[in-house]
Amino acid sequence: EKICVIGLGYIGLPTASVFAKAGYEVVGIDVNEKVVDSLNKGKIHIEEVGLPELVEEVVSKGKLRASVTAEKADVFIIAVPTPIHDDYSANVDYVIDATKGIVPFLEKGSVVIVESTIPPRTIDDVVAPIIKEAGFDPFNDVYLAHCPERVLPGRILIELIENTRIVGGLTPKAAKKAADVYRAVVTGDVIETEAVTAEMSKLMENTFRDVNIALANELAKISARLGVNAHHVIELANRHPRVNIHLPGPGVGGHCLAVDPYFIIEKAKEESPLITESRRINNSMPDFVVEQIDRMTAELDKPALAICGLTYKGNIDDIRESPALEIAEKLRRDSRYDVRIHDPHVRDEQVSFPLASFKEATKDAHLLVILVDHNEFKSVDEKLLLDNMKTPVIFDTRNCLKTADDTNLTVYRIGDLT
Ligand code: SAJ
Repeated sequence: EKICVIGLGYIGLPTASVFAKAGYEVVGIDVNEKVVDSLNKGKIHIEEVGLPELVEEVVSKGKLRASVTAEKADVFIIAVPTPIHDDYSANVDYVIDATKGIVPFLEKGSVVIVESTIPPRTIDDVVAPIIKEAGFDPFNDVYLAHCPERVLPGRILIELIENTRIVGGLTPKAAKKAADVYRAVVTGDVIETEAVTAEMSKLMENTFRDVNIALANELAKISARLGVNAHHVIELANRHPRVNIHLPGPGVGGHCLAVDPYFIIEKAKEESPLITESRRINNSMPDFVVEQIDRMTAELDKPALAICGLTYKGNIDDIRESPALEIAEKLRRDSRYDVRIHDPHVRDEQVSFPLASFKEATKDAHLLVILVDHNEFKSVDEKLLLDNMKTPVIFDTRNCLKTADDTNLTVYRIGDLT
């Protein structure tokens, strides 16, 4: 069987590689020629645990190759981004383009799967009509389904295989055909349902997490006001067997949690005040962090800040919708501060400002601000900081730093009284 994967990003590339490894002939399609060229040489452009080795193996064995245009295949998997417009409505243009791109290569019996996250009813109201326009009956001639990806960046290759998959078909037969594609490589359950239910369950997974984090962030603000340690509160409350409060932090980023809830709001605004307010709370966290920094450094003249971490979460290189990046940029624009920025996972070409090494960033700094829980920031060289910093104070917005009990560093956390 031959599989054509459209979109070679954080989801498409690992997905293509996993099918290639399982023995399928896979061709990956991307509009970016650079991505196509480097993949054909066995090289990749994103950071993900285990992916470089896997890609090199399947490309060298001839199981995976890349191209800028689609071609004939038995199965088409669309894994292109769905960004949001400035008015927070979903931009499904890439899904539309990708569908139009494969239409010339469809045949009776082709399986077409959309993995991209899409607003509810997109398969029925947007994708199916494109296929219909091309002269196919989307209910009978092809098998059309939505199979949302659910993998966690940093664990993609494990979760692609082990997670339960939800496959929503335009028809029950389509759900079964698409589910069988995944059953060949997935060890978790593969559950068949309708397209719109699959669309909605994907969006609710990320919305649940976003709302839960908003609650934790609200608690952090309340705690800062009342002088309670929010992290202790969460730890103790979570000892209840049915409570699972997530972690407060500098905000919610990435292309999923910070975006997907808007896809629901867009379709049912009046009915989603809780989801809307949660987005607002999480979006307010960068300002809250900046205010806390203001308060911590209020006495100082031109305080030097060592900003550590730019990505939207730990141990990845992705800066999309990153609250850490937003905070770094806000502080950089503020002439009251001398700001140095360090992130061991981010490359110079990803950002528009200079990056410093950890040592450079902390040299004579008054405050070290940890914005991302990279492994590199979970423990620090205390001696280096005591020698290097002007005042050894740390603001750990991720509650990730472990220090010795007798540490000489001063560590504040989000939701501590500061
Ligand atoms: N965050 C917190 N507090 C927490 C957990 C996370 O502030 O307790 C922040 C993170 O720092 C980050 C953001 O939330 O900025 C999102 O991180 P994440 O680890 O929750 O998730 P993503 O966006 O990397 O991946 C999510 C996952 N969804 C769920 O766990 C429900 C993943 O399984 C999905 O496949 C992915 O979205 C996606 O593509 O939709």
